[in-house]
Amino acid sequence: MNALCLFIIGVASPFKTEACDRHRQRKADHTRKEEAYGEEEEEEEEDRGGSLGVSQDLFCTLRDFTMALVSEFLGQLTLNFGGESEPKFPTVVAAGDFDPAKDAARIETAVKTKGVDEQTIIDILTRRSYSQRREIAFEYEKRSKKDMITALKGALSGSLEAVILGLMKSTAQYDASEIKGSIKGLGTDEETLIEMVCSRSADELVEIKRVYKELFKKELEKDVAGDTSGDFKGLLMALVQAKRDEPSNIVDYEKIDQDARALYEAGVKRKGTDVATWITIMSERSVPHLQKVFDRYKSYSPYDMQESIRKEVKGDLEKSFLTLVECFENKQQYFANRLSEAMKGKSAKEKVVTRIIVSRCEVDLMKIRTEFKKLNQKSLYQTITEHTKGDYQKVLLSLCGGDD
Ligand SMILES: [Ca+2]
Repeated sequence: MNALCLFIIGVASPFKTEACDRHRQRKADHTRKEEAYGEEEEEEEEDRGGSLGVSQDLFCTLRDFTMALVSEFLGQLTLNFGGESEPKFPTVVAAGDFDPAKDAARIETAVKTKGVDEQTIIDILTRRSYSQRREIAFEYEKRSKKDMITALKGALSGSLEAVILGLMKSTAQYDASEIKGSIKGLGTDEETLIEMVCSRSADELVEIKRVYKELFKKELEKDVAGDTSGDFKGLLMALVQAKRDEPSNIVDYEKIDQDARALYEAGVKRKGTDVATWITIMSERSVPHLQKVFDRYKSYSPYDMQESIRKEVKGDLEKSFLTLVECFENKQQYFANRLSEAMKGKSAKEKVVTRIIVSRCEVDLMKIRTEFKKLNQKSLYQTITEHTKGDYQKVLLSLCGGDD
């Protein structure tokens, strides 16, 4: 089924995104000026539509109809094509043959077993989707009159407990709790805070804010503002406000050039740095737009964007801008990098490994695995095997979903 989907996406998507949307936009906006280097693409599209011997309108209507069917078909899978949310590349998916009552009974037995049967708990909870895990918890409470999460807390400990309890939260709940954890008490865990705020999309941040308020009865913005200061605070606040543009099918070359020049003039070109300008551009523009801006940037600045950040700013602000740019360019590569950094020494930085594996296993861990192998010439699975042990290793490997 997956192979069929990928085939349909492969056939349908280039037509939809490149030809039809542009065609529609051209119709809607005759006044838009075409940039000199945008014209070539235009001609290719006309050819593609024309060569099929149908008018663009009919062509697009048919295309929309096909896409509607495809979307409906894909809606049943975890893949979400087009639309507002990004496509997903999970390693943990819903179990096909699912019986929550049976799973709940097995977990109850595992928890009550002398010495606890960790293996069964791992086998069940790492191979169900989040909503299936919720169903199991519901059945568990029905049969034992006890809360499953409390039972798991009592039965498990250490890093395994952290992973399993993490899996009992939705991705947004988990992210909100990690942010809360990074700012609560004295001091701040800036590294975690930067990872959470700078790597999440605007849509994800909106959801995290909503869940944060629900869980902690406080505003995420206020809590983050209370724990940070200066330009670092300014950048995080701008990101949390989630004002980023949605990606557009119109490539605005004029704005790309303007933003590239503005980034250069606010940084490398002048004495000191106009951080506010950097913050505005990096927190409000869409990701595809920024990718083109950073490319264009190189025609103004002798240093690329990452080098410029290292030269212009320091400390947490530097780390935040670098995280942003890395994620704009390739988010899964950023996480792969973080994972290899966390597993460099003899023993892994378990907090970082746990956080990335748990928060990404139902989002894009499959792609992170690919990037990890490219970076390290060694698979994530193999690396986890070498740097962790015991039940913690077992649970991570199961979430990782396989060797590459
Ligand atoms: Ca400067």
